[in-house]
Amino acid sequence: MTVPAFGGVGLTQTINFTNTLAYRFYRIVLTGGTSAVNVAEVQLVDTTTNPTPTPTPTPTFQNDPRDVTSPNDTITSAKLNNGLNAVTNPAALFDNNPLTDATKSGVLIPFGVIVTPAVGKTEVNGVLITNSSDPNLSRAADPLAFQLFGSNDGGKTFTPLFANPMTLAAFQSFGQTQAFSFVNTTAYSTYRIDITGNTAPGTGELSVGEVQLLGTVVTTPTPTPTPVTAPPTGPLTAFPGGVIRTSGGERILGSQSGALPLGGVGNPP
Ligand SMILES: [Ca+2]
Repeated sequence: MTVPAFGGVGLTQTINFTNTLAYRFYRIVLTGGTSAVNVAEVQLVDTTTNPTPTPTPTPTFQNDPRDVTSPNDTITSAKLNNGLNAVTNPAALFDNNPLTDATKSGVLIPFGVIVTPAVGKTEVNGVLITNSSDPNLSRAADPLAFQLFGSNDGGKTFTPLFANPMTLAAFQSFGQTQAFSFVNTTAYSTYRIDITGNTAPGTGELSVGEVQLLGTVVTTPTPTPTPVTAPPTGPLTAFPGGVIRTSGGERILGSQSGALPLGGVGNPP
């Protein structure tokens, strides 16, 4: 490329060209007239902007399905019917121990337990219910039906995950588990399970050994990476070159090895 004639001393000219290839080393050859060439400064300028890195997509779900509840969850008795006859030991419903029961007397009032899984937001589409493992307990204390609700506002409002309560088959013995599945594609952070027991007069108790909510854990989306700041433009101070004299005049040379050529600036012979 031809450098336009300089109109004075200490002047800088900008010469642009299009290049889309990245290089690690550069070599520049400056050709002068028949006399020596003196060049005070060369700057290699990158005028492109760095593209925004594309984040690697993260799978929405991992290691699923699973029981999304655990003893580390936040578990409370739902304040159904103004909180009357709250569930006793509601945490026993999700302690992974079928020998501990959540119970409630006065089963005409719905049995409700609220759980916020510690794993975060989950998409639940299955429930396992285990009745009490107490061999002396009457089958009249077994659960008969349940309804599952989800909440994403900390339990202020709940949405049923399926239209009508699901009915359990009659338990034949203690410590038995029944499984239920349903279609649900909505993720919730909090769940409430309402369990109905025997409403016959005189039964007076509902005991449930364990509830497991089966589903998938929604992973936290990977934040969009901050774009890398474009490198500053200006003198290429690390340019490993120098000026040497050749039969054709003085040349500015880069170095493939990074070493200054003998005889160049900063590396006298
Ligand atoms: Ca239990």
